[in-house]
Amino acid sequence: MLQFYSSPGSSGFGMRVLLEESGAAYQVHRLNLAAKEQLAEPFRSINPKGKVPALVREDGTLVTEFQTIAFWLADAYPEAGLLPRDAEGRMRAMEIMDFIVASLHMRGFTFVLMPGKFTQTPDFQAELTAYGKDQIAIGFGHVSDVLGDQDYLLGDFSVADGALFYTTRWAVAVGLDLPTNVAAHHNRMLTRPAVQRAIEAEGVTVGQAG
Ligand SMILES: N[C@@H](CCC(=O)N[C@@H](CS)C(=O)NCC(=O)O)C(=O)O
Repeated sequence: MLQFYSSPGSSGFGMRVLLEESGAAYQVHRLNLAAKEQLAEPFRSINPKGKVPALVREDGTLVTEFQTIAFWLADAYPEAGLLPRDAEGRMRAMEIMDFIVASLHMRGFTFVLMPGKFTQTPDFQAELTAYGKDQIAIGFGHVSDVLGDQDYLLGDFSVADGALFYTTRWAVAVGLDLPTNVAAHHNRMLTRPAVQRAIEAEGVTVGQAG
């Protein structure tokens, strides 16, 4: 069985949604990030990067990085239809997921959710938060352009929507505005049975957008 390492409310929540969508059998290992369990044994030996999400496959090999796990999962469970089959569609899926994880999350939400990770100086924390909020607004603006009037980022549901959903959950949780179509995407995700299963299993709160 797949071994899934995550922390409730982290970006791993988006991967939990994708695991539920895939139909894979998996076992969850919860890490308390505030207690720095990701940097301690036994997880440190499993994933020396000390980050979640992380997935150990049936053959014992480790897969890390949101986009990479998502691509592997989609290919391992093709009947779930989590990725376009054509090269162009797969390229677009990677492009938008990379933007969501590397820019929206890392250059935006990281600074809003945990400025204290970078500095103890209140003024500098406020600057980081303001910078993060700007990046988030720019980032969701781009996501809004990509989404357009489609239901999902690539038209049909794909792994990219799991990535977007963990960031819209954070936006709703901290009271940030979302473009109308991105808010509608968030609320549409809430209607998916796999998403509801993931929310219940993780025990996280996910508000409605807008
Ligand atoms: N590039 C990684 C980033 C993962 C990441 O930063 N995860 C955060 C949780 S959202 C984490 O594990 N933080 C713990 C730490 O940095 O010590 C990915 O795409 O999965």
